[in-house]
Amino acid sequence: MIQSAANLLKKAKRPLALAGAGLSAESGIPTFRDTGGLWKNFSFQDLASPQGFRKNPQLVWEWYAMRRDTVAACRPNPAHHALATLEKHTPEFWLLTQNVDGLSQRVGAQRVIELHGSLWRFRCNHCGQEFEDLEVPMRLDNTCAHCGTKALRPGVVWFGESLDRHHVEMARELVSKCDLFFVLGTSAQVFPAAGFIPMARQAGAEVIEINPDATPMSDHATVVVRAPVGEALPAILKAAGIS
Ligand code: BV8
Repeated sequence: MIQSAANLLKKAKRPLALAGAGLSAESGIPTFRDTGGLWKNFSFQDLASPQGFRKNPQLVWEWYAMRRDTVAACRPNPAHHALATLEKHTPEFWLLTQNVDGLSQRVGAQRVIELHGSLWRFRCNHCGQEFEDLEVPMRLDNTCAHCGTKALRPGVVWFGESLDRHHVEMARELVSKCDLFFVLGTSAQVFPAAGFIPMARQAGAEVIEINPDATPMSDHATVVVRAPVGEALPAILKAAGIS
């Protein structure tokens, strides 16, 4: 399967990747739906929704502070490095990520669309100001420096919230033009991100799924690599002569 994937990559002119929490699993960051995953110990309605934030902003803020501090102590893994190498090698390559950990950017990736926002950004519910914040440990005070109200929230997209319109438009444009679509470490259950997989197939792209487990979108894959992405993706680039 590694060689089949490498053969597709060698032919590809416009490769694209969609990543999920599995991309960062080998960095020690918990996924959401695996055993021991975040949604196994916390309810996403309470912690990753506007309703949950309204009900208990302190709990949600502390949960994001814990996640940011966890990420700060983790290091990018070989899959993040492989994606950054692919970006340097192929000017058309972009990464669509559902992850909010910023690990891809930590290894120099620049053509990254953070579909679900970032742990490293805040947005003010009162004045709408959005800004980067890299403080670790994350401060527990949610006072907005711009308008002075205690209305800051994590700069992520919660369930029931729309994704950034420009991100979705750009992602749709890239998906409709790609000729190879990597699906890396996602359970393919969250939309509209998961919907990009059949969309890529319908646009005529080959789809390579790298995931130890099957997903509801596995049938759309032309090549399935049942392995950890931190091992498989570097091996595919090596077999394709990309370094
Ligand atoms: C929206 C917040 C419009 C940040 C997250 C159809 C169309 C549009 C919307 C919907 C729709 N149907 C339903 C909806 C509503 C909802 C949705 O999709 N619900 C699902 C649960 C059915 N979608 C939304 O609400 C979206 N908003 O569309 O706006 C709208 C407005 C109002 C009403 C309706 C629609 C917003 C979605 C964003 C939600 N925010 N996170 C944060 O705190 O992180 S989603 C959350 O799940 C994370 O962002 C995460 O990235 C994402 C997806 O999970 P995965 O990344 O796939 O992680 P998971 O643990 O599930 O899977 C890990 C995988 O990795 C596994 O398969 C595992 O086998 C694999 N793996 C493990 N180790 C490895 C590995 N793979 C490779 N290597 C390894 N080593």
